Amino acid sequence: MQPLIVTVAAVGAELAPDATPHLPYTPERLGETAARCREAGAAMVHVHCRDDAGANTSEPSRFDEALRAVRSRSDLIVQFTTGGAIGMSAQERTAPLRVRPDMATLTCGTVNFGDEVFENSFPIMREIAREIARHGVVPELEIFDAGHLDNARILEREGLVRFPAHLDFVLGVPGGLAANERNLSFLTGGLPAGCTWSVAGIGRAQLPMAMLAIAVGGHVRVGLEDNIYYTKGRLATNEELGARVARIATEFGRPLATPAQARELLGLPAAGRDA
Ligand code: KMH
Ligand code: ZN
Repeated sequence: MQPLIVTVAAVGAELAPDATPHLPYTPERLGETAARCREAGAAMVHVHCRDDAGANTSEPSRFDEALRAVRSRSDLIVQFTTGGAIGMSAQERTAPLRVRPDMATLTCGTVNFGDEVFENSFPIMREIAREIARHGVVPELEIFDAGHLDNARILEREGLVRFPAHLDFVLGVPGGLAANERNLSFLTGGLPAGCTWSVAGIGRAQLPMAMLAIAVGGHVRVGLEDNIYYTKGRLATNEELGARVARIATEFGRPLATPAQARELLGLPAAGRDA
């Protein structure tokens, strides 16, 4: 099995800033959290930005600050969101790409998201895929629902996505594909040859989905974007969530990927652009 890539989705967009005191939504706090997550065993950080009051922003200068804050304290792979927050335009969602992170997400279809709709029509996906490619950034394909992998194949036929790719199965969003073993094996069974994948279970599905991925050779995403609890009723920090999956993997005999090893597995250049 490949060494395990642990990604920490530290902030997200849909949580209220006061949902937990542990949400590191300023660049300074994100940089500190990233360094602690790296120590805990993470190889990548997934980044959303907020303003000082905790409101979502797509301001490139804020993403630049976040990128620098992470890079000055760690060698983590930096992945920007292009999902942004529900309701943002494709233009807003892609604006941070000019800062040129290592990776960026590309959500492969529309999905109900609680009472809202996370809109990713083909025109939106095409625009985001083109912007990712134009900035020389490597995509991570986000799969929230059963047909999203088929949408990714359509984008590949159109020349907007290349396989093999790295995919992240985000399972358990209310309105998307449920987080269970059957759905995970359905998705992994349909992957084009050579793809790598991770799973992000939402809420209390985070730990069991991570454990499944550890056992079968996938990679994992944890963090407060997807789950704010360590155990029922006890709020978590990002580094605690990272450290727990790192311990489980180590106990299981699955080594953790360093950022350098993860870069190799994901086909990224050997070091960050500013390194
Ligand atoms: N904010 C969510 C609706 C991503 O980062 O690429 C979607 C999201 C996905 O967070
Ligand atoms: Zn996200």
